[in-house]
Amino acid sequence: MADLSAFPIAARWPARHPDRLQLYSAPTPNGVKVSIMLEEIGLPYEPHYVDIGKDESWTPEYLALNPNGKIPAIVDPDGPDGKPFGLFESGAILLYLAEKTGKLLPADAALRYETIQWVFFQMAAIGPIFGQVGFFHKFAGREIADKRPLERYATESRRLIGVLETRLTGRPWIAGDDYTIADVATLGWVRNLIGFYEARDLVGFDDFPTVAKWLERGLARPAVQRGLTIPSKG
Ligand SMILES: N[C@@H](CCC(=O)N[C@@H](CS)C(=O)NCC(=O)O)C(=O)O
Repeated sequence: MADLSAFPIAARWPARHPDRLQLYSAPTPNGVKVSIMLEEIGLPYEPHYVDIGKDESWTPEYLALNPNGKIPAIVDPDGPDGKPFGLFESGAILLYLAEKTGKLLPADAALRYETIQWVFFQMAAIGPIFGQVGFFHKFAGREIADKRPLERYATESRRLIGVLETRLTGRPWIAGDDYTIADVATLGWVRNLIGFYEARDLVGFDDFPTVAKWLERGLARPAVQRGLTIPSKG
């Protein structure tokens, strides 16, 4: 049986199945990337709900795994060289899981880097910018009288959706014919922008029918539907 005692996080969120990959997360757009991925690849895992509303990701046990205090993070009891291995940053986790299982990342070198390029696009642009729309449109920032921050992030979000629209024209998935970690990284963010953040009209989402069809295609995947609800609070 795997020994996770070197990871303080395992003391606060104890593993019932220490031989399974341990996921510490919440069903947010960054969190669900990893749960969707795990559901897609079928690797046995144990999800732990981290209540970010109660700042649980800022506890010493969590910070020992991710000093950046954000979900998601994982501990893989069967990491490189068979040793337990901890990892944070959702993009790094997606790449790690894809390489570990040989799934959702093309083997062809050019296609592989093209896919990674779009994962970085999500990490560097889609996530941070859409997140600011959430803050200034839906959450605490909506009270701010000066609407320039909201306008800036809404305009940039619209531009980014336009980049996706162009990329997806003539392709079912972001990397091309195959569904990859680039889609896994991006689906939850686009869904959130027009759903939970209520920014559909603000960013003019209906002007991007190709992105809308891609989103529909992605959300129709059973693994995506399951991943979107994991870890549950209860
Ligand atoms: N770049 C990080 C971002 C993670 C992130 O921002 N997570 C948010 C939830 S979506 C979080 O943990 N927020 C809690 C907090 O900041 O207190 C990743 O992709 O893993």
